[in-house]
Amino acid sequence: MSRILITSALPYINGVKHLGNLVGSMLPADVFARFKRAQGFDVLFLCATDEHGTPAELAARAAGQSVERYCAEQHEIQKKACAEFGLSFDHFGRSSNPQNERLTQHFAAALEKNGLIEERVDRQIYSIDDQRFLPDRYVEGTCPHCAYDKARGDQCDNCGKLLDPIELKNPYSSISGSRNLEVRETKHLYLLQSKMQQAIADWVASKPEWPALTKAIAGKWIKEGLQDRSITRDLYWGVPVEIDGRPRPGFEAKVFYVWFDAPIEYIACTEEWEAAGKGRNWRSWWRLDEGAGDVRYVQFMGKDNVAFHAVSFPVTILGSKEPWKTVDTLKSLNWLTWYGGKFSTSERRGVFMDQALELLPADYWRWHLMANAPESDDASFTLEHFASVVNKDLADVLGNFVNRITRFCASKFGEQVPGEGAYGAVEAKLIADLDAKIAAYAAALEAMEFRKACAELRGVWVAGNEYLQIAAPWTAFKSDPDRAAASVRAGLNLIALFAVLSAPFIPATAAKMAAVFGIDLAKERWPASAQAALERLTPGTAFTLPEVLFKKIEDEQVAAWRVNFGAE
Ligand code: B3M
Ligand code: ZN
Repeated sequence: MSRILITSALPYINGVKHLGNLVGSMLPADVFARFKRAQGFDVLFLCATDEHGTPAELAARAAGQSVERYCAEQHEIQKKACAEFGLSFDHFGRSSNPQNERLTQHFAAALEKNGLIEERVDRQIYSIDDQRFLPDRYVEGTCPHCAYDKARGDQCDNCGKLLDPIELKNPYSSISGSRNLEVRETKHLYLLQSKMQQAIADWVASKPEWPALTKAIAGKWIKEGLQDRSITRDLYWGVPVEIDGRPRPGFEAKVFYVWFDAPIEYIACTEEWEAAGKGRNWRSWWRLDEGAGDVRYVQFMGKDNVAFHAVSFPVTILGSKEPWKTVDTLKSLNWLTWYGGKFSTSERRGVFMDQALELLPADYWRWHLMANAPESDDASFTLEHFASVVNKDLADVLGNFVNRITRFCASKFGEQVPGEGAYGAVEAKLIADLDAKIAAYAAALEAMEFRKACAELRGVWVAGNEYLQIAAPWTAFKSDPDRAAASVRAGLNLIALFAVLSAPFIPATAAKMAAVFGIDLAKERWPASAQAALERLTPGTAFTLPEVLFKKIEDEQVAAWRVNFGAE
């Protein structure tokens, strides 16, 4: 397989995402995409804003904007924050684009043709004061499962259970706060997921390579049994319920449910990518009858999204009975907490992507977030831990290495790679050590075990430092200058090697390290062997002294941030 399609869960449009959202899907997807590109795969990495549904309408209302205007503005804001974080999407689309509208209506028609959609009369909460139905997040109340008193109509944030608004106890309108609510009847389209129970169970069973967390969540949903779900809503903003361009009678004021159209945007985004002139033949990535058989498809998401991707979206795809590509590897992550509690936009708790970049460059955050990714369990973010990891790993280990060897070379041999001296036993040992470490690192990345991958990469940097310690060119220079030259040459080559290896996690710094030697990192491939890597730089290659790569984070900075970001 030479082509890899990678998607990250699509961030909701309602405001810039916090670090927890970032590490839950977009960032690990980016690390994997960068790794696979370096290995020479043809990677298509897609993401988009998820723009429909009650989150968008509610946020636009709060911002005093039309929802169209709000979404257009917020899309640009998120796109910028993602780019500044180094997220290397080949396209960052919008689920409100016409491609998704057409495709969503197409899937609904195909599902209906296959007997998987039916109209049902539903009981929905109607707000007399607001004069409208209150779908999903328009109603809040007490969770019937865990008694959390701010559960939203679609899902409880506390226990994670999916809800139907009429299940909430003590419901109130999230528009007006009104409790003057009643249950009224209204027509909706139901996706008959129960008819797909066996097909989905078989399909999930055919995915042995799914990671444990994903399998556990998918298994639980299948065991509980697939429920028929309403896929339309009484909302203004969304994909209109039309057939062949005409409103479906009785559904003029309704749209498709956001969770029905959002995953379809993965496909539509590929069409957008082509329409934007960034690539060709989007269907060859998705249609098994048009070449997608050789595509490996990897999805990344937080654990609360697994049910929609392991069950609901496959119902849409498989239920269409059309030859669409389905996911091969579904990587899910746990939650990152902010000092053990929730990140919260409304309560200003935690650091959001745009704020983070005002404090420090992206690579500082990327490294810490991935080195402590919430993989086997939820993980807690603290500014103190962040500072200590950055200072140790990035400043002391990596930054110091680069600084030390380039400066020493400049002062003794000039700003070029010295050619004197041959590699000897110390380098042979380094090469053997690096080969083993790089293989372990690549294996961890391949397995999407990101904490482990970071630990392995750190081990590679440490091996470089240890080598310098043993080779000690500063001492050898006096007695055996050729020996010193050889180890300086090895040290400089290590910088170029570290650049390639580190790029998935800290791409901007890696580019700076490569630029020391005038190397364009985008053209570099994953190293074939440490031996070859240590001979990468031709003797005589000029270099420029890099600036200090990482500044240490001071205690006073941490103290100030704690106050600004609501740390407890
Ligand atoms: N927007 C939820 C989230 O951001 C949702 C994901 C959609 S993926 C198709 O967590
Ligand atoms: Zn609950």
